[in-house]
Amino acid sequence: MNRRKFIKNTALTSAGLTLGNSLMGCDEKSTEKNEAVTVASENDKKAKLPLVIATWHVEEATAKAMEVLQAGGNALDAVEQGCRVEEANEEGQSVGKGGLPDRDGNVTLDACIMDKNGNCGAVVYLQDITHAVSVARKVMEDTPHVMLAGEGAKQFAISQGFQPEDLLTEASKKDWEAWKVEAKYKPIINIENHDTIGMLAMDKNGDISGACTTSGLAYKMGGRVGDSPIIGSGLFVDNEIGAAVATGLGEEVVKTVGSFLVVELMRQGKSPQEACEEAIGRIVNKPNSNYKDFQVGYIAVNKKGETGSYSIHQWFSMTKFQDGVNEQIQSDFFNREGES
Ligand code: SD4
Repeated sequence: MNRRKFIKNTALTSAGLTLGNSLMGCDEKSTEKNEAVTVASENDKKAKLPLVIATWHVEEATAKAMEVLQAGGNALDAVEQGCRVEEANEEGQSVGKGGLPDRDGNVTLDACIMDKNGNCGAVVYLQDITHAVSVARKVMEDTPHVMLAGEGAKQFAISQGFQPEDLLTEASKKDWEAWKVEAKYKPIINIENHDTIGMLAMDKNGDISGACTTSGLAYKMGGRVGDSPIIGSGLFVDNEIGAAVATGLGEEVVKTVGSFLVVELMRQGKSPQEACEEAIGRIVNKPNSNYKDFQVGYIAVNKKGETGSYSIHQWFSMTKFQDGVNEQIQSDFFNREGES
């Protein structure tokens, strides 16, 4: 999809506007199934729960997560089920099956998940298993560990009943073969309309969980692991404060422990929007930062149900499902050069 069409098809709501719209003046408080619940927010307004946000344009994934929440499911189930939609989507070339391979042609997945109690699980360099996010959840729930890598992660997944399969689709193989002609490694600034999925959900009880899953950067070195499965970098949840998730060039997110930073900034009183902006600031304001050559984007939610998103470059977006509206929201961004 080209950029012009992308804009046309997109709800061009500013982050600020959306924040305003998401705050409801309702006093109702209920934990009954299928009833709306509200939590106190700024200026005595209330945010309607449940809510789901995710990186990029992934309305089917947020719809799945919302379906889980509306059926009375918790935030952890919602983010796992939502992420699985994109992992199974072979057209998405940066998540799960159909993901672009490393430079040797191997599709290797990174994923993590974190719950309201601060428990977490992750898999890195996982091969031949589509639903990395579910393996991460198994690591969290059924092992004494937080992270499993490579062959160990795969064998664990198989022992838990996951079926191994070839994740390299014909389309991704073709793209890799075309890339090999010049074999120049350069991070792609935006994969428009679809990319690594990071998802945060707040259930009717106001509890927050998050997940992140990716095939990582296309044509990366064999063995490379990004930010997405690293708790604190690709994802962080603190149920007392809020949660954040990252996308983009993982190396830069890891260097600034980005998602943890966003949550800590919210703890200090910043709104999710302000916290995302400051975390991007930490990257672009480094001496000699070459931020013009790469993208990083953050999304965040706080305990009041307020949300925010911010990126280095234009064209990052967040999908948000709240109060019956499932929409793609263009993110505000830092680099205004060449803006269109
Ligand atoms: C990584 N952060 O592996 C991931 C890739 C990504 O948008 O998010 N791309 O570095």
